[in-house]
Amino acid sequence: MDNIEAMQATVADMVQPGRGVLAADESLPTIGKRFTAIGVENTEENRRAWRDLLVTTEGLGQYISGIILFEETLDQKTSDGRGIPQAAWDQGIVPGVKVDKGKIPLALSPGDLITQGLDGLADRLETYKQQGARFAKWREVYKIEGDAPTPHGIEANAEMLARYAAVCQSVGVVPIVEPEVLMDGDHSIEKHGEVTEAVQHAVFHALHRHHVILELMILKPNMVLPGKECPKANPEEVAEATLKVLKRTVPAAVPSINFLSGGQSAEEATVNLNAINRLKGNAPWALSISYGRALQQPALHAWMGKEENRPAAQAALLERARLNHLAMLAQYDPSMG
Ligand code: 5MM
Repeated sequence: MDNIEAMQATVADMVQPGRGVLAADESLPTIGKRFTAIGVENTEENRRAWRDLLVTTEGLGQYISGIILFEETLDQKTSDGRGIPQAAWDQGIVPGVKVDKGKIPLALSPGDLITQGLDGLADRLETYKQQGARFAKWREVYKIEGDAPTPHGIEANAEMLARYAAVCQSVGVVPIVEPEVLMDGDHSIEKHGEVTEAVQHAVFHALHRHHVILELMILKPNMVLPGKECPKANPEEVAEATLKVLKRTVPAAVPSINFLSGGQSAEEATVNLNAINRLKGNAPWALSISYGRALQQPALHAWMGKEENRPAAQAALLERARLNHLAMLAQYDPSMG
């Protein structure tokens, strides 16, 4: 199989009605924060145990078509001795990997951030492929604060995402392109929409400049929301604002848009996704998930690091995945949650 055929097969395996991506790629500091909240120590064994629990949840493959892993996890094994990527495949779930090295301030551009990790990326991807990864993920982060994100910051971040995506496609790995405009702060939903629109425009211009094949990538954007410190918008408003921006900026060639949850509660993220799919009309792409917290939180709190809680945690994950499956099909009703 050549690189193009390999990526076509990956997209076909990942983009299916009613199925989405589980983001389990928290870096060491981020998983540390999640574990601290439940009183679990951030050790390699605890991280292995948690990701083993996620990937071996029986029936998860009905609703989840891909899982984003952290680099370390590609090399870890389930308690029954299978490689974690293999355990994902055993459920029909495509394994992928987060390849960025995290964000730092963008030099000489106060308030803007930039993500690192391009050096040696092609070589790293060859290793990840041997370890079972078929897709990759890279996240750029934009804070709405003061003048940020500045036009220069938006361009610099778009360039990074496009260079990353081009390197992935050059070695047959499907890139998930994740520009996240944070919901932190007290901005209006309109402001979040304006910034998200500017960001997406810049991203797709850059992807075009870098010859990225849009049919062989997945977009992972934020929904358009009011700032966390503001009263919440209702799901119909979120759906309208989100679809307006995406219809203006995302070419029809992109097969799937898989939202991040970005700090919404598990229930909010499902309700908003359902509203988006209800309002979808003739939008050309699949509208699915790549949730981290909104899929994992209820399971994490059921687990609390205790082996005896494993069945309850797996049941919580499966239920969240099922409810989001219904939302992808616009068949969710809040009374179900
Ligand atoms: C925005 O975060 C991504 C989606 O997760 P949520 O649905 O919880 O918002 C997530 O994939 C994120 O990129 C990873 O957890 C890695 O984050 P860090 O900060 O550890 O690089």
